[in-house]
Amino acid sequence: MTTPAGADAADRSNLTELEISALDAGINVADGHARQELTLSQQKIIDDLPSLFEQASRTSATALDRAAQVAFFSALGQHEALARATALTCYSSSVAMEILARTLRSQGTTRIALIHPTFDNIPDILLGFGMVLSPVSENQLLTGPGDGFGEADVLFVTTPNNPTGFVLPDRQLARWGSWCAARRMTLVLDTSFRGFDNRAQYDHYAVLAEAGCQYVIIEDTGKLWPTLDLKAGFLVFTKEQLALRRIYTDIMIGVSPLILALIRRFSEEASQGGLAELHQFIGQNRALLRAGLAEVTSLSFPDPESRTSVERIALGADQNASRLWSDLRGTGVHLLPCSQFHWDDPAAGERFIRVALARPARSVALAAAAIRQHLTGS
Ligand code: EGV
Repeated sequence: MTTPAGADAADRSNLTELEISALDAGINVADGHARQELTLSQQKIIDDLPSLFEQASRTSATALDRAAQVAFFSALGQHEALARATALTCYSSSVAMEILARTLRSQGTTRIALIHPTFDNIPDILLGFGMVLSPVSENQLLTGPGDGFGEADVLFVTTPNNPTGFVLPDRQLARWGSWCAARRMTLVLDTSFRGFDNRAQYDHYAVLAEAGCQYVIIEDTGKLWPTLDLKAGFLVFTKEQLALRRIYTDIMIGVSPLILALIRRFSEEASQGGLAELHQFIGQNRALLRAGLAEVTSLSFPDPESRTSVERIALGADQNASRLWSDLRGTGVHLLPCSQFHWDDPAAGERFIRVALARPARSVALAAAAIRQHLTGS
């Protein structure tokens, strides 16, 4: 494990290494995992853990897996998912991505058009399997398909995107789906952050069934609930068109039945008001961060429409993210520089930092105060 030390260490580490170095530190607004307090109704589920364990040990793992999938997809509006597609449950969305990349590679697929910027473990996993990546901007995704789009076998979109909160609207998804179908390309979506944003909860599976393309969607329970990383990722794909199940079973037999039972309960609670409560909580933390930095005139918020659990901040012309990251780290406040998100142009990411919002409000307020203090001295 790398522990970044010097002022330029951010350049050599991946984002996750920076996140790990923040885990046991003062104020951690670095990683995008859920670290807020449990709500009252979530606490009740956790109070039930011994009986959940008991139930999980007595119930068929297949039934628990299916029940978790049904509850989760239903909570996030993906009603056609299980009728239209196959879902394989993985330890995490990164494991799902690894299985997907390995499968694509085994079938000779190497050219991937990938959204830019996005969280660095996506390009890194794909590059690790020898993929050739070409960047696609959010603007191209909104206005295209059109000229200037290079040859590729796969179009890979993170929606909502991390760190920008960009959401691919249904009409654009339909257009890209038809475009992929016409070219026999595979459309891949990473929707790990969709739980935060109602605009990303239209039924993607219904839209893609209509478009008729081959697709793979990576879904994730991991960003939503403060369950100490008890979570799952789902690898969801057009019925058996890819050899994903074969590679999946090389790596997975299944996720713990206890985790599946927990996901089912948290998903049901989400459907019964928990998701709305989460949206309100993240919205309050976002407002707190923006208000705490309102007087710092060199800063701005480039993603006014973002609803996800992370917020980007744009720095002034004389600032740079790696230096700010390093300076704040020295004062015990950990956030992320955005250079690594810009996997095709790290220098462009030096203009932005990212602050995690799935935290107790106090952590967000303290982080805002520390950034303000550092930049203005008051
Ligand atoms: C975020 C880190 C890895 C990832 C963090 C993340 N996981 N590297 N397997 O979950 O936005 O901070 O997505």
